[in-house]
Amino acid sequence: MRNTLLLLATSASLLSAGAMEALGHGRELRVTRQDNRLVVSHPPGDHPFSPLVFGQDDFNGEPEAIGALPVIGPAVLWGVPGLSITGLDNASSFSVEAIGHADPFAEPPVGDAPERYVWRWDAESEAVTLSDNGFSFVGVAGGTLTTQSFGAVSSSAPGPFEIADSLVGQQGYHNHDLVRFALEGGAAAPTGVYGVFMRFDTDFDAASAPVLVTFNHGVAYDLVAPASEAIYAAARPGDYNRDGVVDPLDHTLWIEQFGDSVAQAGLGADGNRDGRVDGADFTVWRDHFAPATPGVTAPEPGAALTMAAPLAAWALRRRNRTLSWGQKKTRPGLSPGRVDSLALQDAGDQHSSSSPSASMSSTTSPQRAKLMSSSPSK
Ligand SMILES: [Ca+2]
Ligand SMILES: [Ca+2]
Repeated sequence: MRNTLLLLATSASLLSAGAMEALGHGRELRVTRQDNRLVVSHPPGDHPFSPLVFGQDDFNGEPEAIGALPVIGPAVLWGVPGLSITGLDNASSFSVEAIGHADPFAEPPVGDAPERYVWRWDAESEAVTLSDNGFSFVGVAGGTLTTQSFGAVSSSAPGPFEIADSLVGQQGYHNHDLVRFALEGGAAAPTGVYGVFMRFDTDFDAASAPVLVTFNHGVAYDLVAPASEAIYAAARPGDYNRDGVVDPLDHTLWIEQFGDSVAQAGLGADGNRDGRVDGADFTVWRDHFAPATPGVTAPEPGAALTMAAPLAAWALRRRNRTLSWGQKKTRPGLSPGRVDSLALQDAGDQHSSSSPSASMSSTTSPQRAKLMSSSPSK
């Protein structure tokens, strides 16, 4: 158990330069505009997350602080991922919104409850559940501490949380200061990988598609990517290629992986999260298939089995093969290891002198280690 003891007693301490430094670096969320809609993407380069899943798979994702925050109370605070925003209107505001309902990509039916906000992957059981701990967005726009908290399971949506009333001075760099993320409960929160679906919005553009952002609280970092994918799979069953829609491409992936075992439940086309890709996972896909084109229907199970039949011998030959994250067939170039996030992100990483918390500075890992072990009286 990490023994971080950085105590944040007041909002002033959060905003002051001396009380804490911005430790967050690592992989960023890139936000730009395409056809008047916000688009969120990864930086160029290989990484172990699928397109709509964002997390930190190395020490650059360490929490910024564990302690007490004003309003929120005990919390684990992350300054990552940073935001890199380009191509938006400088006059526009910028908001983040938690997307909580069972299908984060669908508008919730009126009156449908409960809304679900915080997911948790447990390292011991590999189970994905709704967290018992709430979550908060923490902003310092205009020099004022602002927060928006939402329960782990809530029957009401909190709505967008404005983290900038203007993007003047907020674009074109790797920005950790717009929003931070807090898991409520602090050190007492159960270890695990926590995930929140969120989308970004301005008053000039349509909101982005929901993306899953995950946070590691005490789990080995090589588990964060598969855990994040498992959370996505639990929240969006049938979307095996993680592109936000359940469509024939996912069926194709199921065929390709038919007969395979997966290294961790929920990877790839293991829709029912039992560790194997088989007929039950077709059922998961079929039950969630929502054709965008009228008249396009899911194959009947018999048809699916017919389609799968030619693969049977092939699958049998590979019966003992186990898919690991690094062997994910849809991404043949994916390496099982991690990328060097420091090398990826430091180029162009800078802090705005106009930012209210610009005095927070980045640190190297030895500095981080020093701060993370610092005492409350520091
Ligand atoms: Ca899909
Ligand atoms: Ca399965």
